[in-house]
Amino acid sequence: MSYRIRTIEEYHEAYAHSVKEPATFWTAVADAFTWQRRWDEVLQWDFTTPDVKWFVGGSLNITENCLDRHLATHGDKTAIIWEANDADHPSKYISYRELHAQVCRMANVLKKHGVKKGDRICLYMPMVPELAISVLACARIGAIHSVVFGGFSARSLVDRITDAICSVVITSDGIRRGGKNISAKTVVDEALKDCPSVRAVLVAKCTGEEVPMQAGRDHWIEEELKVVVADCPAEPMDSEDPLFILYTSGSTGKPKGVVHTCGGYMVYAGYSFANVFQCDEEDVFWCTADIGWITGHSYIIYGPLLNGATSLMFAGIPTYPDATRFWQVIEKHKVNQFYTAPTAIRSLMAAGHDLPDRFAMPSLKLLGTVGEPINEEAWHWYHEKIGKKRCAIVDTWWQTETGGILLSGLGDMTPMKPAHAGLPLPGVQPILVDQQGNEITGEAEGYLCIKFPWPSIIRTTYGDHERCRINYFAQYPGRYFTGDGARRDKDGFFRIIGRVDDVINVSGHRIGTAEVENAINEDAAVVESAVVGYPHDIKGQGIYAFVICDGEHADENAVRASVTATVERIIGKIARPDKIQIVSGLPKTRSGKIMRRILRKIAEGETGNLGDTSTLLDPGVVEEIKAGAQ
Ligand code: 7RM
Repeated sequence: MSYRIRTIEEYHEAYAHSVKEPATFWTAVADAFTWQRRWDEVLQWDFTTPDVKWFVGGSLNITENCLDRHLATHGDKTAIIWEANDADHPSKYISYRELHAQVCRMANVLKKHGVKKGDRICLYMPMVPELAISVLACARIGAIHSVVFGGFSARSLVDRITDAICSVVITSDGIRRGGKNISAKTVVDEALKDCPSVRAVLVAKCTGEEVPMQAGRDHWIEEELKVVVADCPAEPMDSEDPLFILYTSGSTGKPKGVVHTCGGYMVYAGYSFANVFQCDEEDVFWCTADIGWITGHSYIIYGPLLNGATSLMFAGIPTYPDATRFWQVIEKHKVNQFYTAPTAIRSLMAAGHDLPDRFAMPSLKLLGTVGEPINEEAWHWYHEKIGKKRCAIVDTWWQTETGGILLSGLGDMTPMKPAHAGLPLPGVQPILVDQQGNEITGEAEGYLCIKFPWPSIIRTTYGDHERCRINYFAQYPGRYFTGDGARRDKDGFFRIIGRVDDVINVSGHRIGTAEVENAINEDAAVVESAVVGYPHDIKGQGIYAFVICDGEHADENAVRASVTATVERIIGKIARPDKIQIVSGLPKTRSGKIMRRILRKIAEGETGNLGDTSTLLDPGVVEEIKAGAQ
């Protein structure tokens, strides 16, 4: 790719160019892609409304860039290697030509069911090739995909389907992950009782279990694929037409649908993949994320395929059947770049420091991390035991809203500093601000903002633009606010401290405290609750819930079990509290606001100084909570 940076000097040059002349810089990058119509203007932006448009007037289809474009030269190259959950299950190798044909077929199935450009399609599936194919099939015909992680509950699915008014759901019979089966179709059936917008359900056969099929609504994908052709023209999309919606948690109760658009997302996913991971022609790239999260969208599907790379997709988990599964897969498929989350590294480290010694993994060239800060101990273990001190580590910082990696090292070019995300990618202008929004320069700690748009910046939150403005652009006028605190050292390297809002990061997954509280409060035994994060050795952060229950429910263990089940039912297992403390009251100010600062300190194990508690309505409650802390 002509936009690939090869030396640190080239990086500095590209960076300077991107700041001085963003339009000519991004023109050169975008010219490496296939457009059906060239853009008239590179960028229009205003961070007040906000209103950001990239490659204005351009027309393209991202699947032409992911698939068609590679056929002449790379048709037989493997696009996707699929590794099953169970090691004895055969792997699949899908070439670019096969993937193109399957995407076209699936696109025709969608068309057959009346799906048109702009329609929203919900995907609730395991990590099978059909998921990647369905994502691309939507993009092929201009339908907007909304992938919902398979671990979410029926209720969460209802919220997401309803918010986006989806007309079709693509799912599977079941989901096999680790030693467990989740009946995806049953969850969908449950959800669809409350989703009148859905008129068709397309079901992939994955586990082979029996599932009820509702006549007229439910269809087996296998059968549908037999009656369509493998040819489907790519729908011309305006640069600013939405490509997908992906829901993510924020500081308010309801998850928001982050919207990414075709042109800018394509350019940045392609550009960032090539430069951060530095894959060579024959390399195998493995990102262990689930496609239900942004990392899977950008670095399992779009980024690698835009670059004609080979992307490994894994249906299992790191610890099944045992904690060497990742290393087995790396050896089996000769993985060259491996990209995972610190929580996975910590849990594998805890399973046995020396377990990876049995695997030489000579193919590995580069290691990556994403999703949460990596502690130095885990960084060194990753570097020594997995990379055998030969491989560079890139610590990539970004968000659902940023669409692609913004802060990171580039391959092995950038000097490594354990636990630092490193430098901004070309085109990215991060700044630190103080509480008042004043920019602070040099070595400093502050709130991380970005002062200039990059092509894959969030465009809106689906159906509610005002929410997008308030969430990201109102706090510090004229700037995109990330919600993270960060430190910058004398060399300009960034170290992310963590969220400064009411979002907690559990095993690299974003969970809003208000979302968990709302779920807990639905429990019949609960009067009120407050949720905070606390440091957790493996997960990074754990969920600590303080719960007031009504007088009739005296059995604390029963309340805990019930609260856990309620959260699972309403959100899903990923939001289950790690600790539940029953309390008689919560520390509130006279105006009725819960002082989370105090609860956070207690959850962290702080027993001494809790700061100023003089504004509390009832300071006595703090002593009680402290005494009962877990
Ligand atoms: C890609 C992703 C975003 C939040 C973000 C941070 C945290 C992500 C890093 C990180 C420290 C990193 N999207 N985060 N990457 N913190 N170092 N390398 O995770 O939308 O799900 O989460 O995750 O707090 O704001 S996300």
